[in-house]
Amino acid sequence: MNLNDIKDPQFLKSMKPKELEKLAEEIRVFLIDSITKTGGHLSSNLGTVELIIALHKVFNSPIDEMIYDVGHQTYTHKILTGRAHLFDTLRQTHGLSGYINYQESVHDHWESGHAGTALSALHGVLLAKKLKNEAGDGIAVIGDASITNGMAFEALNLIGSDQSLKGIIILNDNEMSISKSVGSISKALTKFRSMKIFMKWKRTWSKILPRFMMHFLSRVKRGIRGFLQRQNIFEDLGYMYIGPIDGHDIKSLIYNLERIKKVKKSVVLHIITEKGKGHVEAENDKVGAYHGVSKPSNGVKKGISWSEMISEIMIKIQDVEKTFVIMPAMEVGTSFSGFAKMYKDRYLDVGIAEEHAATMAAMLAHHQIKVFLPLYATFSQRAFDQILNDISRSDHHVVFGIDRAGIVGEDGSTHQGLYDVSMFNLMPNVVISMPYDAKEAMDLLYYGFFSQKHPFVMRYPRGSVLFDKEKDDVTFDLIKPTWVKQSDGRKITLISYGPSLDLMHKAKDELGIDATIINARFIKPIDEEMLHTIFKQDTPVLVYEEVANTGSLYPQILSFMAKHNYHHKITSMSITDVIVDHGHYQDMLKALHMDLESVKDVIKELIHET
Ligand SMILES: Cc1ncc(C[n+]2csc(CCOP(=O)(O)OP(=O)(O)O)c2C)c(N)n1
Repeated sequence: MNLNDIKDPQFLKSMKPKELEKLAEEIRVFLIDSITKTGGHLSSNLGTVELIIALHKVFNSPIDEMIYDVGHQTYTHKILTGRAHLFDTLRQTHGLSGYINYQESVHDHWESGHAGTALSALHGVLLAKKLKNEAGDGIAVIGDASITNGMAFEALNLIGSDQSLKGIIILNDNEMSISKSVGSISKALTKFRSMKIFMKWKRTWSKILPRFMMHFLSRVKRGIRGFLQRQNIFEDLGYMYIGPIDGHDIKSLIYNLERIKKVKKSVVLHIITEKGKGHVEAENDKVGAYHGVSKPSNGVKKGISWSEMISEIMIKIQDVEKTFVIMPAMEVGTSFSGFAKMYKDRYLDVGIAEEHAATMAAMLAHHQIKVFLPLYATFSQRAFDQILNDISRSDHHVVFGIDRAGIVGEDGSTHQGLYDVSMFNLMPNVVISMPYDAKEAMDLLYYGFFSQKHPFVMRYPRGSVLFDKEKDDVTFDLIKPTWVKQSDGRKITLISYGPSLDLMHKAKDELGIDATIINARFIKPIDEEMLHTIFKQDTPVLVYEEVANTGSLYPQILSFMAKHNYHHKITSMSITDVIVDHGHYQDMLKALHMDLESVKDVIKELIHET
């Protein structure tokens, strides 16, 4: 069938299992073809094709509300709800979002992007339906890694205890987070999964063996499973547990979902799926390289990613003194696989557990262990309280690597790294920095570990940096926590930090103006001596920051001016109180009036006004 013709999931109701299996194949081919062109979450989506077909066959969206944890595995849901024709715009400016998106469809019930929220959202749906006396089921799909998150357990605890609610939880178990799932919950699930081998075996042999033999073997299976599952955590928490079943067997999925529809209490349906199913490399991927794939690039790649470079520097720092790295589930994204292999006893992947990671880091620091905590800027928000109370308040020397700082592009509004500066800025004791280039990153990290005693944040963006792993040396120079002048001029002062400084240089060159450019590599504390020097000159000032304005560097400079009675013309370019959508980085900058042309316009205005 032509997937572009699908308007809504109603057409599934009349389809036979064989037809649905064919549809699954067509969707898989479509997904592989389109994701390899546009980029996107490949493996997770190939793993949920049959599940989502079965969900829409058995349940009636939008009356029945389907909630997907993170929302990165929902491409089949998008196709079945009439969005196949938009897939060539996936994750692009004004194009289809890579996650659940309220604006896109009435079938999109829960926007998240961050892991572990689905079961709390499910609890909300169930209560809302009860309060409003509304019809329909609430169904949450959550992966085996996300269910280990603290939030998910808070919700499991509560939904299971309320007998007046019926929540349907689909545990999508593929033994993988982005990389391998970690921890004892994952091990406990392995006990349940022991039936997986049987399922594969069953699929093959059911075609050959006579029925009575298969029937007999099924009974043996149930006996073994009963033995293995005598202690079932879900049943202990008040749920009916069904599974594990083969999450690629549409017939079995439909049969079990129909059963669940009739049940009166909350249910956990445990399905076993294969991440990347149908794509050989993705199926065999054990490190997470195919979790998300990038759009093929036709340009010449300059340098390496900031993440890769930071991990190289961290390897080098081990020659000075051994540190301990706590990794909340982002080993591939932060490029720490090499470090993990080299320093097994100095590295711990804690899974999707940012809160746990932060508090644990505090205690390691309390024991004088030099600890490095890499967090995507957006996920650092999850640990706000732990960072504030356990690290900042008690002034523990934890070094944070804040990755994906700034506009992230294709992942969109839930993943923007725009709030970390505001968050860390309000925390006493915390020092915040951002390097301009590779050398500054080396010196700042070295400074953070060996000259600082306070919590230290070094943020870095998603893009690439000029650094050649083979040729460039990692060397450390002792620096002071000061700002640096990159150029000295008389007409205007441009203050920024990180790679955004390149924009300041470009604007200066293209306008041919005599500008002072300040690299405020320490966002907190500010360099008061340098600020006095700046304000002693009678020039206008522009502060450019690729972060949310509230709590950024700019208001700190305004406070400084008020305190010292400076009355200069000053303006800020930053992100003011808006949600930044998905799309190409340059398009986003333009839409926010923060691109090169906008910088030049603001500079021209400032110069003319004075
Ligand atoms: C709070 C938070 N931390 C980290 C991530 C990054 N992340 C996105 S998907 C994912 C793995 C999810 O694994 P699982 O729940 O098993 O689902 P699967 O992709 O295997 O279907 C991670 C770590 C996130 N989205 N949110």
